[in-house]
Amino acid sequence: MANPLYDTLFGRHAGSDAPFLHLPDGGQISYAGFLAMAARIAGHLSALGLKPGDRLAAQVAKSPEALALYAACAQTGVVFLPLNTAYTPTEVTYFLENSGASLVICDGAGREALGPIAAGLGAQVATLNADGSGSLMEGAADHSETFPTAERGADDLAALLYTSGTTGRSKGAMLSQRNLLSNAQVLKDEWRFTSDDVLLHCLPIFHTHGLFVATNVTLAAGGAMIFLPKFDVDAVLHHLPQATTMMGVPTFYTRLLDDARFDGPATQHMRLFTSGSAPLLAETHDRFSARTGHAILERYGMTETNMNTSNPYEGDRRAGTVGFPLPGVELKVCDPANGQELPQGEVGQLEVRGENVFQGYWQMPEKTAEELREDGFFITGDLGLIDERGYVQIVGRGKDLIISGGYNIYPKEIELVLDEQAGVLESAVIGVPHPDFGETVVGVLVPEAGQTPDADAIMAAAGEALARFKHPRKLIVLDELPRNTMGKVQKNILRERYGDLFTGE
Ligand code: MCA
Ligand code: AMP
Repeated sequence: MANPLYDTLFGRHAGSDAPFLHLPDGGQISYAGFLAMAARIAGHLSALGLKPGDRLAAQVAKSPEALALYAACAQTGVVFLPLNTAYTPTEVTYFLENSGASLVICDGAGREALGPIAAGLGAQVATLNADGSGSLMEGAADHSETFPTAERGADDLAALLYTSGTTGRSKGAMLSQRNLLSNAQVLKDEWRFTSDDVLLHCLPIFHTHGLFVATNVTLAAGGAMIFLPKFDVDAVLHHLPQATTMMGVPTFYTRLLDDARFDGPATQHMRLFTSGSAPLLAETHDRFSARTGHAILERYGMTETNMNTSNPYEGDRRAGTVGFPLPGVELKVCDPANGQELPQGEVGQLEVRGENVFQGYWQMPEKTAEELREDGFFITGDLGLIDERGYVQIVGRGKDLIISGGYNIYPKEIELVLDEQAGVLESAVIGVPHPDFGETVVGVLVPEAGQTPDADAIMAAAGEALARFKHPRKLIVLDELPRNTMGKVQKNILRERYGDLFTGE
């Protein structure tokens, strides 16, 4: 095959009038229409001088055109680098610098801030607004609805997805065509996706969950998606009757359960709800079953690995577990101290190997070597065990990470900002339980002697530097941080002390 990713997911639908995207306004886009849009964009990218292997960074609202941009990258062999729309210009600057992106696509409003930054880095800029307007589609309109697909191999890079790190520096996870394709095919089979499926898509498309898990699986099956701009309870309830499947983060399901209209009859025609990106409380799983009769299928993945495990489609979907390793994925529970595999039932660090596992971090060979073993096993940083029935349970994290509403937040990144503020000697950022987001961010500050840090000024500085979802929802001032005898901050003590700030238990 000339270009496995494009040919398998997109090209094989050429000429198909079957629906691909159902839009909230009642319109729809067929596979043929979507491929034509993608080919025009591909023509434009090529005219702008982009070549296979070049990086294209996109910080754009979810829209059919934004999804077609992904297809256009596959067709031209350009490496797709999607960015969370919540990222500030400061955050985006780092991604552009680090990736060496040659084209940045942002919305019209973002151009003022990003234009000069991109220009300074030698990157071109194009705009794409939520309604599909902007210079990208204007340029695309001049091109043909067919494009000669670039020759690429399964080991060539398809996407670069940035994931924060415990050092506070984001790393670009290099995902090859094979990484994406193998996972899409396995999930399609495991979850029984067919061309009859209609997926209710309300996830963002700048992360693995909404872009690869949801979209690639639908494409691999030739199904359709109801493509909503974002998660919204009313919109979900409105469109649910036309859907057969839905994928979500736990916050989606707790918000739906908080609405009495979400009940058995509203979901009776659905065949599958899946959950991931953050732990689904067993209590949510049970409440969902009691209310609707559906057992949510929980699975576990990472940006670096795509999906690793899944509860079974047929068989017991056990609350509080993430199921079994997927076909083709090897999973070990290891002693974090020496990497030795532990006996069944013991808690250790999860390591995974398979075609799903990424190629390493972009231009960070040392980071890659720290997390990706020579034998191909990737050290996830998640702590878990394999129970007596073979189900994997995630019981904690070896890495200092907060997951809020499915978004990952690395405390170090916030601590670096807090530590810089006037009057702050040091800080510790922790995650505490939150009824809506699962976890939320709390900043603990120690003032410099005789100083009183200005909370408003600190939050303003956080607003400049960090995306809104990373902002501390509460700042606490302490005389000193609890430390162990080695001098290490004991975040567990802080988490215990402030654990009920938002849950009131
Ligand atoms: C929005 N806000 C958030 C979050 N989202 N704050 C903390 N955590 C969040 N996740 C901010 C908003 O900016 C707003 O700020 C305030 O919180 C309330 O906004 P709200 O309207 O309630 O939020 P929303 O727009 O409804 O968004 C919540 C959401 C969304 C629907 C849960 O965050 C979401 O779609 N999450 C999915 C994330 C996801 O796809 N993760 C997959 C990563 P203000 O105070 O200014 O109003 S991929 C992954 O993890 C791996 C590979 C995997 O296994 O899948
Ligand atoms: P990301 O870096 O955004 O790819 O997030 C990956 C992390 O999300 C994993 O390392 C886990 O800590 C967490 N995660 C994903 N799915 C689940 C799940 N079903 N249960 C618990 N944690 C999960």
